[in-house]
Amino acid sequence: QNIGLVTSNLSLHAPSQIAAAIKSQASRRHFNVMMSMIEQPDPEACKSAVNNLLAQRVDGLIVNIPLESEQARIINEMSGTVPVLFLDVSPALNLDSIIFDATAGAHLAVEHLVAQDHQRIALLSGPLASVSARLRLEGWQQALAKHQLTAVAQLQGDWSSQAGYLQTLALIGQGITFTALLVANDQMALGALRALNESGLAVPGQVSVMGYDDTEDSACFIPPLTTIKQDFKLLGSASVDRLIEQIRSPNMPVQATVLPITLIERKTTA
Ligand code: IPT
Repeated sequence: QNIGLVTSNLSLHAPSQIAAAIKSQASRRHFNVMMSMIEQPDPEACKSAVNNLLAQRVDGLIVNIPLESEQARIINEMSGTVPVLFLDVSPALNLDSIIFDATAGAHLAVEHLVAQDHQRIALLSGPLASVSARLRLEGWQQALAKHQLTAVAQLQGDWSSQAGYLQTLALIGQGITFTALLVANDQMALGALRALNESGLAVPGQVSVMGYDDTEDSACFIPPLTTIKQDFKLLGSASVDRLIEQIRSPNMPVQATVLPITLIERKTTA
């Protein structure tokens, strides 16, 4: 039997590790995975990818594309009796989904920095067209507000290390002093570390950096990155297991699952 996976660009580390985890679990369960990748997040491209996979007679679909609730509902309708599981949607969406707790992740990151006495914190968010990027940003802002703090600067990148590098250089160029940088993913944090290094700012001596994802390479950054772990292996196995259940028992009630996150303390915060 076949699982269809519609995924965001696999040159990004998180979607690539999620796809690998889905593929491994599917193999263990003797399911085949057919994949369709979308280069830039775009609801129309997502719809045609879904239609392609449906035409190839997949038994169920996993959609790891950032989608607004309205778009997710359209895709769910299009799929008819083929079950669909969404991995990058709002927790308020009343459709089958498994997502990580973005609010808790963002709060944990802020609490860690505030506990280390940081007050001048800059934010580097993901692309605000992505639900998850917005949830992380809102979570940071709420958590800062709880401590009567506001961010000293707010920048936005497209999740790539290049964007992390360029945005951090721009931030440093603005001359705003900051003692900590909250970054919405590890890949942008990698670029941020390079920018700080080239600008002669010591991490964590002068600036602390907090990532998000805990993708596999983050432990090998210089210095090893402190980050919020989203357990992609767990997501992969939970989503394949859930989809197989949905395939086997078609009338299961809708279930929106939220997976926990954890803080991985390494060497970029102090
Ligand atoms: C999300 C990652 O956290 C981020 O780094 C980026 O790769 C993004 O995916 C790409 O869409 S994880 C997602 C399941 C919310």
